Amino acid sequence: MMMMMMNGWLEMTTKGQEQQMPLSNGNFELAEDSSEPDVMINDDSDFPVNYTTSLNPTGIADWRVIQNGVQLLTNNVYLPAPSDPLSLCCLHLNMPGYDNTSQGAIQTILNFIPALDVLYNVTFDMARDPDADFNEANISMQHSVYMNGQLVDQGIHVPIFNITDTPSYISWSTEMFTIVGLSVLTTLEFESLSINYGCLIDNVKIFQIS
Ligand SMILES: [Ca+2]
Repeated sequence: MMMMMMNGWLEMTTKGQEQQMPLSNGNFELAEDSSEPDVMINDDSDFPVNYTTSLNPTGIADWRVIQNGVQLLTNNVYLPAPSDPLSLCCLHLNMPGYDNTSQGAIQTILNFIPALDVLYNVTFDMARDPDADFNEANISMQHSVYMNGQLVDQGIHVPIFNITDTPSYISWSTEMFTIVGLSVLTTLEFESLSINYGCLIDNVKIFQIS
């Protein structure tokens, strides 16, 4: 009887709660100036700062650029997502003009092992780059999740935007997808599916669902 009560109490205290798990540099604030390696980006850096696959493993801390190039944009010019008004940088998943194809992709390895059969929500802020021509169709991005190197989850995200968007007024929205832990090394990947200008992304977070 006492054990049943204890179990019931435990369920009540954990049910519906989410625990934020570590995800390093999900806000893309830790980055080196690609033109001056070992110099961290600060207010007097020239933006955008471009990163290509050749700059790995340095550049954007804890992330690897795994396809073409990406850009860090300053939130002095590009309105930050409402979830972090003090953000200095957000990431553009494309690098316009780079080697005829600008579709970038980034990857990070989670620095914890998602437990077997436990659910985790990954959330991030996303927007359409307001510099994109409104005629440019199909601006979107894709997330992929790899566990022990095997693709286990993939999804496409299409940003909500307003035709009046400008760099100083961006329609940010928050996206989410859920993964199931397999008790192995887990990698998150975000890839642009757009030709020239693509999606902005910031504030990547992961939560364990109790
Ligand atoms: Ca940021």
